Amino acid sequence: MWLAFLVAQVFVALVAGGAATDALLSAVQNTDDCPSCLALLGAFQAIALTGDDAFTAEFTSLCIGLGAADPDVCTGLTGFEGPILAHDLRSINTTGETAEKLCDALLGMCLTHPINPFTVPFPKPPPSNPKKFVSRGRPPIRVAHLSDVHIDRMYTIGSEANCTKSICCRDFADSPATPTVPALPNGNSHCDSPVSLADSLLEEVERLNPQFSIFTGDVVEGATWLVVESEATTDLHAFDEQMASKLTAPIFPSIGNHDTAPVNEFARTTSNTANNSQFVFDTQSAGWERWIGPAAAFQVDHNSGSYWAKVPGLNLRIIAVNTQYWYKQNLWLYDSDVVQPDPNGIIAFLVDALQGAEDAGERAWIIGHIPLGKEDTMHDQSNYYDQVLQRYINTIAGQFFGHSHKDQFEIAYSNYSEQTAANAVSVGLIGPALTPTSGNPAFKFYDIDPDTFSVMDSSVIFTNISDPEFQVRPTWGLYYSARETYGPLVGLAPDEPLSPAFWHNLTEVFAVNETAFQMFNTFLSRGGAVTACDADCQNNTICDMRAFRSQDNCDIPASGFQFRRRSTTSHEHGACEGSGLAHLLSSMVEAAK
Ligand SMILES: *[C@@H]1O[C@H](CO)[C@@H](O)[C@H](O)[C@H]1NC(C)=O
Ligand SMILES: *[C@@H]1O[C@H](CO)[C@@H](O)[C@H](O)[C@H]1NC(C)=O
Ligand SMILES: *[C@@H]1O[C@H](CO)[C@@H](O)[C@H](O)[C@H]1NC(C)=O
Ligand SMILES: *[C@@H]1O[C@H](CO)[C@@H](O)[C@H](O)[C@H]1NC(C)=O
Ligand SMILES: *[C@@H]1O[C@H](CO)[C@@H](O)[C@H](O)[C@H]1NC(C)=O
Ligand SMILES: *[C@@H]1O[C@H](CO)[C@@H](O)[C@H](O)[C@H]1NC(C)=O
Ligand SMILES: *[C@@H]1O[C@H](CO)[C@@H](O)[C@H](O)[C@H]1NC(C)=O
Ligand SMILES: CC(=O)N[C@H]1CO[C@H](CO)[C@@H](O)[C@@H]1O
Repeated sequence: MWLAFLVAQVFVALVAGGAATDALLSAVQNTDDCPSCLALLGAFQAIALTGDDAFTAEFTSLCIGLGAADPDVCTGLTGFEGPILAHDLRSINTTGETAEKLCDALLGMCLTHPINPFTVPFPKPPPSNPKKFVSRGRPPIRVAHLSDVHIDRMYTIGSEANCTKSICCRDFADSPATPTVPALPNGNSHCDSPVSLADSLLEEVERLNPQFSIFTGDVVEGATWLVVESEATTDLHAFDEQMASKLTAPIFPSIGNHDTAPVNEFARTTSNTANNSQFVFDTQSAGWERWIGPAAAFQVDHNSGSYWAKVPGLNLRIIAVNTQYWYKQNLWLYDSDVVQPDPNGIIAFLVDALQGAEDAGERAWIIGHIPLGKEDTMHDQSNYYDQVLQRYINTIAGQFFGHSHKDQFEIAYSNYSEQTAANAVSVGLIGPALTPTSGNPAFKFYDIDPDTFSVMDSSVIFTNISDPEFQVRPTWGLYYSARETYGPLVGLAPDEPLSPAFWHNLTEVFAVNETAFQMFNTFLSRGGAVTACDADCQNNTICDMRAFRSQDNCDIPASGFQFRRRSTTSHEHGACEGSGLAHLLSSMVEAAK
């Protein structure tokens, strides 16, 4: 209590406290459930109505006054994202459904909304006699899956590697003159990837000679309070050129939530404001054309970053979707009380691309950044995506994502009330990150049947940042093969693929075999940042493996103030969640207690 009093004094000293300011501080202190969170939005709305500058100033002083983050982080992030939140608050009823969703996004409160019913329109009914894709037992093709490289082009050898920000290893304005832990050449677990580490990754991928690669997003580093449009553009362009210079086979990339400025923010076409991420789509349309071709490059530019392209020489269509329009931390999704089932038409684009594949007798893979089953994907859009998945299940041979930085999978069922091997219809494979911030740097390598495009094996290749040689020259090696390690646990037959039923049966093993589950738990971070997972956590983690639809995961906060708990009760805490305005507000509410 005296701490709150002290904090209030600091705060009053910082801002010349008017009535709105006092009301705001008291609303922050009182926030611990859905109604009080809505009241907080009301207090913020009163300030937003007086203008962006006032809103940003109040939010920033509160952030600094409560010690929610370093002052430069408070100032930078609020300067970028504050005006978007203010715009939202001026546009909505602060006790309506959009406000409740905003409370869920910002503070994990008011989550339990029923799905807004929406039937995704399909151009044709499912074919009565669907094409059969049959394996001829030919040798597999090899595909590399890279994700979350987060390259820090300002990484500075010798700078402070142990700082109080989300990433270290650069010369920030408030860095100490003499570092306590100097940054070494090839990376540190408190820092995003130096360019040399990304070079090393790409050289290893090239050495393994894949037929093609996929990249599931997040190029830009995590000093989000400093990332402006020019830096994001430079970073995206530089990685496109880096991949082009190192890889001879084509790469099919997708856009991540960090690949814009401000972080997470992709405006809807209905937002009626000049701010959008068109610069990202322009940059990547030009940067990716060499691999995806001119027609797909045109789509990137005109379909908010999504595209489809045939893999040369294969009967496989890659469909890349911009998942950020379904992402709770995209604050542009809260600027209207009118329910918009398909922001920027990404779901319609996906349907179109899948219908095209079905008509052409092609198989399809869907790639994107954010997997659909986690707590950070909007329940509505995840539900609508699931309708698309069920409709085109005969065409879709694989789904690949990143974002969590962990080596994971999520299973989709034809009936989520009956989660059985027979009902498992698809699986989303999630690629581990290059950035060392959440474990050892890694990527996946798949063996793919060239007739069915099913995954025959999934191997994780990693480099060990704790190995002293790592700082001289990272060496990469096989961490594990899913077929070798998990196959015997479920009795996988030699020529069977790693099917959705296989992954389901593996979850059954994880539920009863503690040793096997703990092995998975270690694999999540490639043995680099292992967190203990007790029986509750194990139960939630298995539940989440069985939820490709986010309404079915087990990350629903019971009630009230949950974000501290959320990060320890399962593994579904988004790796990038901590980098935006929501993180500041959570820390403010926590500090004010
Ligand atoms: C705001 O939403 C609440 C709850 O849905 C509703 O009762 C109220 O009438 C709305 N206010 C306005 C001004 O639309
Ligand atoms: C990093 O800094 C924290 C405090 O800021 C300290 O507790 C910790 O020991 C430091 N770690 C190293 C490796 O110096
Ligand atoms: C889904 O499973 C539930 C529980 O077993 C069952 O009651 C329901 O009929 C099933 N739905 C369909 C469409 O099969
Ligand atoms: C999964 O388990 C079921 C029930 O034990 C079994 O019938 C099925 O063959 C298994 N499928 C795979 C791919 O392991
Ligand atoms: C449990 O998993 C471990 C580790 O994979 C394996 O060695 C062991 O045989 C499994 N136990 C059973 C009963 O299947
Ligand atoms: C990484 O290297 C360290 C130090 O040599 C070692 O203790 C650790 O077991 C290694 N981790 C893995 C996953 O190989
Ligand atoms: C998780 O816990 C619930 C409730 O106690 C139980 O019904 C369920 O079977 C458990 N799931 C697993 C996979 O252990
Ligand atoms: C609502 C919002 O974020 N508006 C910003 C759009 O971009 C311009 C130029 O960068 C800013 O000045 C606005 O504040």
